[in-house]
Amino acid sequence: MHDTLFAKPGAPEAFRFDERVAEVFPDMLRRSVPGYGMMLDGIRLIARRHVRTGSRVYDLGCSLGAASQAVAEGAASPEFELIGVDNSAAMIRRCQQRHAKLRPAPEWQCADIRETAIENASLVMLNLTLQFIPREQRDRLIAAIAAGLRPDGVLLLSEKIRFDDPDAGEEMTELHHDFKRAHGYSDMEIAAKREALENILIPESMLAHRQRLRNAGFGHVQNWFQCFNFVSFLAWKS
Ligand code: GEK
Repeated sequence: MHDTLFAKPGAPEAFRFDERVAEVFPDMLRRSVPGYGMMLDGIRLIARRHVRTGSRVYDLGCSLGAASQAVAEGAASPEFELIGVDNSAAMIRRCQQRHAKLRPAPEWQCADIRETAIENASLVMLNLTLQFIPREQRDRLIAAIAAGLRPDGVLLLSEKIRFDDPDAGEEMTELHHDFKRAHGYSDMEIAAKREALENILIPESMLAHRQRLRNAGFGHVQNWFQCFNFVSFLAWKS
């Protein structure tokens, strides 16, 4: 379904992952996140290399389960547990319907990822989710993920980022807006969505992400993807 959520004039409400967003979500991400399809392609390949038999894979902030689906398609064997967590009931209900045939059958949990116990994980994904967690709670979440990963496990972290160089930041923001315009969003829709996400989606710099990951014990932090102001890291302990 086509995303026209911000096409109507008037003051936008604060952004919420409710029924209306869930309904248009695939179209919204495709037209708003440069390289989203490439991120999912990367997840398929990362799953093939890293998902281990008998382990768990967590998709934290799974929305409609696109990353979980990529893992199920990419993994070399279905002998693992796939757990998708999101605190939006509208998203989780749709996951249950959309992915009824996926193998392994994911366990969809409507819960807060800050409360999720991570155990025996070969892969944990925060695909565009950490940016919605209050900044002061991010260290704790990343530390819990590090503790729940197996020694050979990997964390995939995709985020919208901010830039320390204001000129670079402006250039990347303009290119992001050009991307949205090229996909049919009007200037009014772009401005209204930006306002609705103010103080809800809080981007940090690449350096801030790297430092947090290092502090949590990730000895290796590699950004494997970037398009304008969207980045994806792969992090592992040793
Ligand atoms: C994808 N990963 O398509 N607990 C649980 N879920 C949360 C929380 C929280 N505290 N905060 C936010 N969410 C997906 C895309 S979208 C990204 C992720 C975006 C959930 C929220 O309900 C939403 O579904 C998701 O995180 C972020 O690969 O919309 O830009």
